[in-house]
Amino acid sequence: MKIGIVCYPTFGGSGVVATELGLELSKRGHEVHFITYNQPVRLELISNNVHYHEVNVPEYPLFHYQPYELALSSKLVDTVKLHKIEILHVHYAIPHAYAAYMAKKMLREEGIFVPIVTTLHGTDITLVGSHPFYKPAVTFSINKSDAVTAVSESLKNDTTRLFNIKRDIHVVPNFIDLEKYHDNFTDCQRSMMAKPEERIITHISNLRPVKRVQDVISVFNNIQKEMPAKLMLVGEGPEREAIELRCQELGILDKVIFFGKSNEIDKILCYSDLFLLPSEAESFGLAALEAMSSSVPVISSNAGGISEVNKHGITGFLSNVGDVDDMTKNALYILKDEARLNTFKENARAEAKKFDLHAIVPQYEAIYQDTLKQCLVL
Ligand code: GMT
Repeated sequence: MKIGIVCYPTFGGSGVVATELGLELSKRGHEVHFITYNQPVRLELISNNVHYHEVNVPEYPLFHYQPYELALSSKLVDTVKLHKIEILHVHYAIPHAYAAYMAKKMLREEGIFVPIVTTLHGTDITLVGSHPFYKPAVTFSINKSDAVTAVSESLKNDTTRLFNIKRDIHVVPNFIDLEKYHDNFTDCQRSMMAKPEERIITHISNLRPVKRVQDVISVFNNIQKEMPAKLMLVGEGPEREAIELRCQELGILDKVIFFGKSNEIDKILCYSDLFLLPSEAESFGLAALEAMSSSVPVISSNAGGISEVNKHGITGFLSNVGDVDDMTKNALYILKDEARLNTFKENARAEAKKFDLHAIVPQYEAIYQDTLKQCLVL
């Protein structure tokens, strides 16, 4: 199949999922075309089967806001025509599903038909999409997609609760390449990061308020009062300065390593003993799954779809959003006992295996095939 993938190229989870999906589809023999405004961060390999088409939005003094959707729709029209793309898979509804619908309509005028699969990722539905400013356009573009998927049951429920949706939503969970996140990674040089007696706690996100990184700091601060520990913070975002300030106030700056944006998540997780994800909202929690794949137990909130990934008392623990004391208690329970920590590590890896990409990617292929078949009938 010739598949066009539209996504955000940044470090956000939806872009990562879209990129990994495209790469795996290309390995399975499909021709994949990424269409976005920058080369996706995890797209290191452009090959015969993987292509990247950049969307350019030239600046013009009249525009206060650059018309990205318009430029994207036009690029989709050109790319579909030039490369004979059979299906468009857009990740994150805003504005991708809307732009794809416009492209589909323009192509129709020329007698070309291309169906659209929209994957909902989280904030496109919860924090952003349901805002009255966007809601009518998001509702419209979901209803006009030829197939819709959500990354968790929780997100599917949120979508049907918040929007007037007139079509089925398939749940296709996020996935992981288990080979990449291997627990006996040969480059794992833990000694560079911490002393042997120190536990390593990790948090990875784009440091936005929704991630509640201040809770990460509070939980870590409590942990390090009880046992030697280091915190590894990976990612960049608007909370970064406030977090550094807080660490300074607490006198723990020397125990916190800021990695910034990193392409070496697998190596960093390889050092880690525990992962913290106290988010306010989280449709799935890909970062938790990546941690679990590296045999790292997870202390998280119970927001959204996290419970579909992190199993309470097995792969880690879940607490109410903001319940830092409960998170601390659970973290110490796991970290204080070597044998218990090892059991949680083994359980985390075992649970992650349920999300192996070889089991999940065929679900997308089946959706593409069904959608193409249904559309041919119409
Ligand atoms: O919140 C992020 O980290 C970015 C955001 C995105 O769409 O790029 O992530 C959402 O999609 C991820 C991939 O499906 C999910 O794992 C995250 O849970 C989800 N984030 C939220 O719902 C807040």
